[in-house]
Amino acid sequence: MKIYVNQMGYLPNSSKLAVFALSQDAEAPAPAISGKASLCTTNGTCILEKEPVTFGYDEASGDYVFQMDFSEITVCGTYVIKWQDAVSYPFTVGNDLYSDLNILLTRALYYQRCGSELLEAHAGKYARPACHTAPTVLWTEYKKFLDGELSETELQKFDIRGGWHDAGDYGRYTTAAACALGHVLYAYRFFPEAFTRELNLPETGNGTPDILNECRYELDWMLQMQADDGSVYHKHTTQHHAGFVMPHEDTNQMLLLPTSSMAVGDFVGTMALASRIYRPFDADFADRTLTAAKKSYAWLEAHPEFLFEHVRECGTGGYGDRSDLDERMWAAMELYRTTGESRYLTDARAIFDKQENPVQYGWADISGFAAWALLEDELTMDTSVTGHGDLSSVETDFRTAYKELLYKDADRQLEALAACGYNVAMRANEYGWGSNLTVLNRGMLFGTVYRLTPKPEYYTAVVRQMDYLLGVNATDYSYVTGVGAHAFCNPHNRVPASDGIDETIPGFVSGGANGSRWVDPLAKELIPEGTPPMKCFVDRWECYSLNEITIYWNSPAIFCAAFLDNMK
Ligand code: 9MR
Ligand code: ZN
Repeated sequence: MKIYVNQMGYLPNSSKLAVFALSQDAEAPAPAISGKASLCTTNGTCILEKEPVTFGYDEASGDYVFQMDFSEITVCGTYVIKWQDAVSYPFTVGNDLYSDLNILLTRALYYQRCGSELLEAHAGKYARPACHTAPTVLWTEYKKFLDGELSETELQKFDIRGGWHDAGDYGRYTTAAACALGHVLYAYRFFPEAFTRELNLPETGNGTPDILNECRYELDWMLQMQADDGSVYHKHTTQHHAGFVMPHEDTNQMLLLPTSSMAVGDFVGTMALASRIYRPFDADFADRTLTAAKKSYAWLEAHPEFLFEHVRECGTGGYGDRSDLDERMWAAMELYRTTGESRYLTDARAIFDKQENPVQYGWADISGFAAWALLEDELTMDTSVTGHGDLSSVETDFRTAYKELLYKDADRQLEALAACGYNVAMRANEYGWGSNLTVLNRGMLFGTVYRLTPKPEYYTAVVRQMDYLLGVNATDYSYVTGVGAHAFCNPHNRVPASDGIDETIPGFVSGGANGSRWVDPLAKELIPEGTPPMKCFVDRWECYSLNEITIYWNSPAIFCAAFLDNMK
């Protein structure tokens, strides 16, 4: 038997769940186990005895599962749970857990910074030289150079630097960046009280909250991705991924890959949102981002067609898509919210009606961001936020329609949560590449609807998604480096894999279990065929399809942690 708990711990007043699991075949008879489990302090005093409740066979994990709710334990301290011959990892009940977690999650973004030196004063033993500062060229021209049609001196040179390395690789991708920024900027917008602590960044103390200082680093890079005509380059990478070397050792030619309409829509949404958020701290920057957003919106209006070219000769991340409707809707919605001009609202509403379920928060479909913009005042619980006076009937109708979808989706995900022995809102067929993004996106969805209608089930569902991430899952791992007694520690990330430092940079979220294990040779070798999807994971740095980290897997965790910290 295994006992799974949130290895970081639980907030004093939130719901608390432990899972007891026996690995067995679906058809095997129910195990004959009974008796009480005990919850004890780490010095051995048992303060709660309780009989776990049988859940039964759980499809996603292939486990026979029992559950124990121990929400009555509200006293701060460190505990373990015991049942039969099993003991859980120790965990804490404490008030600041999610606040402390958020510091690590956000500082992990700082460690992804490209283009500037990380000084010892801020990075400690993880200090490293600046990387990727050489001039960038256009892929279209570079290809001609490779084919001998242009000489080196004929290539246009661009000085583009900064931003966060996307993931375990050193690329920077516009739509991935927009996804991460959307999560984090809205986390700050909705839960500002969760972001008052300093992060020891180079900018700390400049009068701007550190979470915005960190995001500004990415925004400054993103602004450079706008082409003169208002279109936006899809990615800024080398032709192929670097080997497992430190970033300053990757001196391959930096390239700007062709513009895409998804990148343009995402750029507009991000910049228009940034304009609202940064205005109180830096009006010039707010003006600059708004001007940039409007310029790219004009490009979108002039180019209604979907535009994306997958450049096969370039082996870095594709971030392909089949539709740009969500990006266009978000762009329009943010510009409406920032400027109050009704034409943008009309555009957003027209696109909304063309989509089936625009309640997504991942890099391919960011439609749910439009709902955050639309409902911003209700979600911040601050009616002064929009400041557009009386709502037009167009906006009122739009709000009603969008809320209906949000509730419908949240309620559907609550059913998935109840149907899973680990109480995570995931179906057995949903463990794909980066499954932790799905887990956390559902957390954000539950947090969003809870702000609209504070039903306790929605709140608890956010807790459960984070519990899964931090240890209530069938792999026995906490999926955040440095957090919990058994945290994964070999991320597929070139920096920790090549920095020669034993202790992994803390605060990175793993992509997590991936039932499609065959995409990655070592995963295929190490994980036997037929392994239940929730268990398709190994903590090996080579396994890029299981154990990579990305900025947009950290960002939804920041949102969920801020929600829980703020609403505790
Ligand atoms: O996160 C992406 C995942 O959803 C896709 O299935 C996968 C394959 O296309 O690509 C992932 O994105 C990677 C990106 O292309 C490059 N940087 C690292 C990302 C995480 O693995
Ligand atoms: Zn770099």
